[in-house]
Amino acid sequence: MTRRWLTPLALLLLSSGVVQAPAATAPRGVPAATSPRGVPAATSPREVPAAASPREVPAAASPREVIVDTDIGDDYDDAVALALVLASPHLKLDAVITSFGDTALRARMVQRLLREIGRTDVAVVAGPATPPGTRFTQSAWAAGGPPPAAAPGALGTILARLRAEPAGRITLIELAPETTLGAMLARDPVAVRRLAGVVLMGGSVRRGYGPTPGTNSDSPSIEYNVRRDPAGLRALLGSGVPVWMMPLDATEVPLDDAARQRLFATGTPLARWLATLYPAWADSTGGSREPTLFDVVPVAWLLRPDVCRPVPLDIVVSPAGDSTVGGGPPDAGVCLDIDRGAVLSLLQDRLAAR
Ligand SMILES: [Ca+2]
Repeated sequence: MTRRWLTPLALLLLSSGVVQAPAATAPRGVPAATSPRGVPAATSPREVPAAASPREVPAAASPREVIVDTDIGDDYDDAVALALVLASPHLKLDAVITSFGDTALRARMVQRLLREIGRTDVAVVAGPATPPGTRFTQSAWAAGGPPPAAAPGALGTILARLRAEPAGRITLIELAPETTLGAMLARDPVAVRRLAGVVLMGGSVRRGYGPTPGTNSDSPSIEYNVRRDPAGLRALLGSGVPVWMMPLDATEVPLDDAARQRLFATGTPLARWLATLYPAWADSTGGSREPTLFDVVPVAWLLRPDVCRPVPLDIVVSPAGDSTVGGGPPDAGVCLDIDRGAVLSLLQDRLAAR
């Protein structure tokens, strides 16, 4: 580890450790945005660097500061997405928020990883706990992490930091149901609107879950993250924060056996960690051994904007979790397709390098 990664946000949160915030109900009553809705441009998202070439990770003069919000530990893709962030020098990870279900155990999992790879400069904050949504497949590995420390108010500390930072500096990579983000919006929408934007995995617009991993149906599904907290996504879309959305249409990226074996064979610390977690996930699936890399897509797009081209849409979220296109002003840039090969190449190249 090198101390150059020690960001101001991390400094603020290092003393806090893992925090179990009070349970929260689904966010309600988020004030309407007072600033114009930040509708991203279709092909040149704000502050997203243009790719130097289709095969190259775009060079950046300075790393993009990011916070990752994750429900790591259930499905496998959160771990791969976090590994890609940590392996990418173009992304400067300020903090990891764990959301949905047993957020304290998820935070222990992240802390264990960060400790093992020498990245203890990254703050880890547990968001509000909720009833579980699915099986915590990687719980045994997570339980080997350090026990959480009691330090109430860490979400408040993040909000304070967002207020203190220049507006537009930090990008939130949202890989979980929006339970924590909704709570942050309900508590301090002005602070959250200082984010450069939120790049999220969630929703299903024209295509849905396919019959096998990595495929799409021809009609939309109710996507997991939105189903777990539709009010949270609705609050975000109405908040005025620029939103880029990667729905099922663009995130059915399979990690097939050959690609997985190539990834693990790189032997780098993060690849070894993914190899360690994999059996626990695979054993829980009842036969499927091919993960779908839903959550990797938002990270990949930040690194290589040419993997998909967001189009501005008005996304309407139903109480059941549908995410359909309405007739109002666009409130998100939405990727409706994806270059799967480019995502896998980027993942392989980054993991092999770190
Ligand atoms: Ca996730």
